[in-house]
Formats: sequence, structure tokens, C-alpha cells
Amino acid sequence: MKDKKFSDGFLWGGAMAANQCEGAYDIDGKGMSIMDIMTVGNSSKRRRATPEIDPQEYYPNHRGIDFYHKYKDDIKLLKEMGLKCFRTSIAWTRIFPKGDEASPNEKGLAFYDELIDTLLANNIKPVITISHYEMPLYLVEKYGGWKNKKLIDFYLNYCRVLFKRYSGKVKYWMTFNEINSTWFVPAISGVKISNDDPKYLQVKCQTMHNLFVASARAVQMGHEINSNNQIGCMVLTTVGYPKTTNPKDALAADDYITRGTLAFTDVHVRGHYPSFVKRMVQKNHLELDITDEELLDIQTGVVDYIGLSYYSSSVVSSEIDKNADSSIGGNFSMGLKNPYLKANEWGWQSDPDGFRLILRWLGQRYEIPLFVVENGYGHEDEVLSGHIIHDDYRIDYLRKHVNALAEAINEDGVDIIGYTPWGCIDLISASTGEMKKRYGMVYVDLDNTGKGTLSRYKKDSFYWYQKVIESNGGEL
Ligand code: BGP
Repeated sequence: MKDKKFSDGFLWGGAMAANQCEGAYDIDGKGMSIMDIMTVGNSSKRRRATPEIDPQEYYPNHRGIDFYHKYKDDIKLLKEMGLKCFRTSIAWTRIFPKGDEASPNEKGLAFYDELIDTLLANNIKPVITISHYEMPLYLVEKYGGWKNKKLIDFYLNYCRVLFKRYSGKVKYWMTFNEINSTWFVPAISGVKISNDDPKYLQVKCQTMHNLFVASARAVQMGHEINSNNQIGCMVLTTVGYPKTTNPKDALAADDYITRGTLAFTDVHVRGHYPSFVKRMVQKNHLELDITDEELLDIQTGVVDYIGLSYYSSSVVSSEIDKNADSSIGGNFSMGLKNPYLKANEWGWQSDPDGFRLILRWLGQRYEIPLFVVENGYGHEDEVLSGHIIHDDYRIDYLRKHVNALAEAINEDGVDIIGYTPWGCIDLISASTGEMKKRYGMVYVDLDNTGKGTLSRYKKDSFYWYQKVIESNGGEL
């Protein structure tokens, strides 16, 4: 690996999200966000959104890993690991508790003032996701979520506060975490509609359009407030391999990536809807509220870079597979098992070659910088006496993925500016609400039932990643 080179200034980092780490869900004026009412599903491993709060349920996000109170010590650990940057989100509901207020909550801002200043004092660049599944619950209850255009202005008010307040302190921003997740699960953007509703497609398309307009206007605003700002989109990526050499499977696999991911980056990067989306709207006679001014804004507010998450790949078939056992996991897009790959306990298949494919596809299609802002391996860890955690399975996953990253840069010529593995400190899993699905290089003493001291312990991967950063990817 000695010949694998990363540029000076490559942004080695780690990533977290406010709703999965901060806890302190109702203090200092914070309002309720949709993630605050996600409960751990009893019957399945997936979480579900409940309209009512049931006090009998355990709400892991309410406590998180108490990053809200422990961030100073946590940043010391990130510094010790050598991180150049740290990605987190700002909880919208700390700044605008209901979402539609005219002025922000100063106490909420004060927390992020200190967090950002502490990062900067430790030479760690903050990378900020403006919205990571944390929309105010009130905007769902009163306005019906992102299907309502009024949310565009509420979101822009929130963005204006952040861009002004952190101008010159935060350079890297992302408008919406995994914007394509709303296509798979509209509820993530506060839109309640069942998929057998005749209006399902129309409502989903309108919701996506509203998000695209909000994102494009935020990009323009961020550039106007500080021309040094680098503002990216963020998409969930995964590869779907054709199940057989049947050309129909190749078409299905192409649909999987094109309609599941590239349609979204196309809008963000090229500034217009791809032709197949326009055809879909026409063919289905969708009545969408789209103005010329909005289309112009989408065209003007193109992003500076593509932020992406990548965890696993799957297999796609043109036929409906009736064998339930063959389906595998992933947060939003599912697929079939791949006999060549190993999966973790949650069915996420490790595939570094798939990672390289994604980097090639995005790099070659758009020729703008990529920023890998999520990648990692969810696994239960065993703590041995002396708080030792031998997570060689995690190191193996990360090593192979960093290798793929190096190859995408050095062999394929893709411009990649940084890598922030997910959940660098263990946090609450987004899909399951569990604590045992750990990604961190730092262990947090907390179990699935909320018991634990919240102490932090360094895993073997901590020391491994420290060396990777120190050698700028030379030692893997
Ligand atoms: C992404 C989300 C993250 C994160 C990650 C891992 O989809 O952006 O918030 O949680 O997936 O997923 P999980 O926590 O469900 O294992």
C-alpha cells in the first residue's frame, strides 16, 4: 500500500448525526423532531414511527450517547485519532423548535457555537449536514411535511441563520442527508401516504421537487453569504448487480442505480431533471406544481461536490423473487443475496469493489469532487477485561474500502476530497434504534435497553485509523 497516495489535505474524518448521538432531546428549548418519536420495533428489527408517544417504549434517541454533554471529551478522542474533519448535523429543532418561527432559539445556537469552536480549536474542520432526518415534528403535524411548499421557506430561514452564524467557520455543508431516502420512504420527510394510495407517485414527486428547490436555493444562499462555502448534496448509494446474464436483469440493475441514485445527483449536479423522470411524469399524468422560477433555481443552485454514503451492495432481478430468504438488508433500498459476498448480522453485504464502481460511476458522470461522508460496518462488539475491544472485522472492512478509495483516485482518476467513516464513536442505529449495531472506533458503554455508564473506550480500530491518518493512507 506504500504507493497508494492521497493528496495533502485529504479530509480524513468521522461522521455522526445529531439525532443519533446528542440525546438531550428536550432541553435548552429544543422542539420534537420526527426522529424523537421513532421507537424500537418489538416485532421486527426495524424502527417504526408512532404518532403517539408511548411511555412504555424505550426511546434511544432521547438519550443518544449524551454527546450534548460529552462532546468536549469526545472531541479530545477525535483529535487523538488525528481527524482532520468531523461531520455532524445540526438539529433543526434546537434552532427552530417548531420550524416555522420567525427567530431562532439562541440556546440551541449556543450549543453549536461551542461545538464548532471546540472543533476548530482542535484543528478539526466541521462538516455540517443541515438536515439529517431531523425535521421538526410540528411541520409534519401542521403542514403535512415536505409535500407542502411552505416548508421551503422555513428551511431557508433555518439555513440563513446557519450560513450567517458560521460564516468563515464552517466551509463544507450538505443540504439534506441521503435525499433519495425520501423516494424510498416518504415518511422520512414527514409525508404520510400509503403506497397503494392512487396519489402516491404524485405526492412523492412533488415532495422530491420541493426538496430539490429548497436545496438549490440553499446552495445559492450559502454562496451569496460566503463565496468560500462548499455546499454539497448527499445521496445514499448502493450497487445492484444483475442476477443473471439475462439482458432483462441488466436493465433492472441499470434502473436500480439510475432511478435510485443517479436521478437525484443529476438534478443536483446538472441542474435539471433527467429525461426519464420527465417521461415518467408525463406517462403517469402527474399534476405537479412546478414553476419556471423553481426550475431556474434548480439550474442555478448546482452543488460544489457530491456527498455520499456507501455500505453494501445487492443483486437485482427482473423477476419478482418469491423466495423471501434471498432478500437482504440496507436502510432504504433492498435487493437479493450475492453468493460471492458476506453479510453482517443485519444482512448488509460487504463489497469494496461495489464501492469502487460507485466512485467511478459518479466521478465519470459528473466530473466534480466526491466526498465519502458515510461508510462502515455495523457489528456487535465484545468488551474484554481492561476494556479491550478487538474489532478486526471492522478494520478488515475499512481497510478494504480505503483501498478501493485509493484505487478510485489513483487508477480511475476520480476526484475524492475526503472520507468520514460512519459513527466514528458508537451511536444509536438509524434503522433499528439499537445500540448493539456499532460502527465506532470508540466504544460507548450503553446497551440496547439503555443501561450503561456511557464511558468511552478505544477499540483496536481506533489505533488502526490513527495510523492510516498519520501516514495519509500509506499504512493500511
Ligand atoms: C445511513 C444514515 C445514517 C446511519 C447509517 C447506518 O442511511 O444516513 O444516519 O445510521 O445509514 O445505518 P444504521 O444506523 O441503520 O445501521
